[in-house]
Amino acid sequence: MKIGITCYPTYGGSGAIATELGIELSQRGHEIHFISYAQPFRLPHFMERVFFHEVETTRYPLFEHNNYSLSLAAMMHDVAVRAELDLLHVHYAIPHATSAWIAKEMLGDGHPLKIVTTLHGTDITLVGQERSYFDITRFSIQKSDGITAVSDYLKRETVDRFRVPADGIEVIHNFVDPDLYRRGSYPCRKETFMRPDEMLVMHVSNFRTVKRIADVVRIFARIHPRVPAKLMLVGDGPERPLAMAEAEALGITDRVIFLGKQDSVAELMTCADLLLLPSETESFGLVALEAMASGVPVVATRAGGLPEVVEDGVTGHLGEVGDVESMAEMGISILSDNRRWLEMSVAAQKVASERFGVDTVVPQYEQYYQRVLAADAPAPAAEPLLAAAGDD
Ligand code: GMT
Repeated sequence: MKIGITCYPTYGGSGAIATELGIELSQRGHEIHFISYAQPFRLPHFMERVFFHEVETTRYPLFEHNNYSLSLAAMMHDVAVRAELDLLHVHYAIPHATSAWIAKEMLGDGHPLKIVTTLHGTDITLVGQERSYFDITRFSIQKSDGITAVSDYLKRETVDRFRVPADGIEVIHNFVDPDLYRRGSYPCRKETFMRPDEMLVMHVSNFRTVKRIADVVRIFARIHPRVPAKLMLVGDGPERPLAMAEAEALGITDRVIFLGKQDSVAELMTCADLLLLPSETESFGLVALEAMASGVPVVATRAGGLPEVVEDGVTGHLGEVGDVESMAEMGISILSDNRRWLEMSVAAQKVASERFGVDTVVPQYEQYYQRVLAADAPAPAAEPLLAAAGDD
């Protein structure tokens, strides 16, 4: 197949999944065309059958705001024609699915190009719920030939909030490459920042409000007096100052390492002993899966799609959003019992590779593409447009 892939190319789970999907598909013989404003961050320099088409926005004095969505649509159309794409797979509904619809309209009725939209989370639960975006999000989903959601939870949210028929949405979970996230496969230089008897507690995110960064610090502050440990925060974003202030207020700045954005999360992850992910919500929680593949037990919230990823008591523990006391107790119980830690670590690796491994999940996308390409009719239509956001 010849497949165009559009995603947000900078840091973020949707861009990571889209890029790794493209790379895997190219290794399975498909021709992949990434179409975005920058080269996806997880894309190495050159790979066979992988192309990158950079979308540049036109500058003109009248355009006070740039026209990325239109430039993207124009580039999608151009690539679809020149590369004879069979399918455009867009990740994150806004504006990618809208641009894809424009490109398809430009191609005309006779052209066989199909659009698959993967919903990742806040495109449905946050951005898509904004009054000004609700109808266009719904329209763009409705106009896709195929829709996938990264968890059962996100499928339910999409059906409830946008009244899209449930049978029009395929759940295809996030995936991980167990060979990349393999414990013991990287030199672990922990001794450069911690004592040999200390445990490494990690959090990786884009430091947005939804991640509840202050809770990460509060949970750790309760763990470390009982288990010698350091907290490593990987990533960056708007709540970084809040995390710093919380660490200072709790008197633990010497125990918290702010590492900033990192390209190779896999290398760091395989050194960790525990991952904290106390998010307000997560449609899936890719970082929890990457931790599990790395043999790292996870303490997370029972929110969104996280219970589909982390099995409470088996691969980690789940607590209620904001309940830092109990999540700290869960962390202590794992870190202070070697046998328990090892059982969870082994179970986490097994679940990650068997249920969410790249060889299990990528064929699900291939089969779904085949079904979409074979179908004549577009995905089942939602109820008519113009239902306002929040209408019941
Ligand atoms: O929806 C977002 O917040 C953006 C997106 C991203 O680009 O990081 O994250 C979502 O997509 C990931 C990949 O499918 C999921 O693993 C994350 O759970 C999800 N984030 C949220 O739902 C907050």
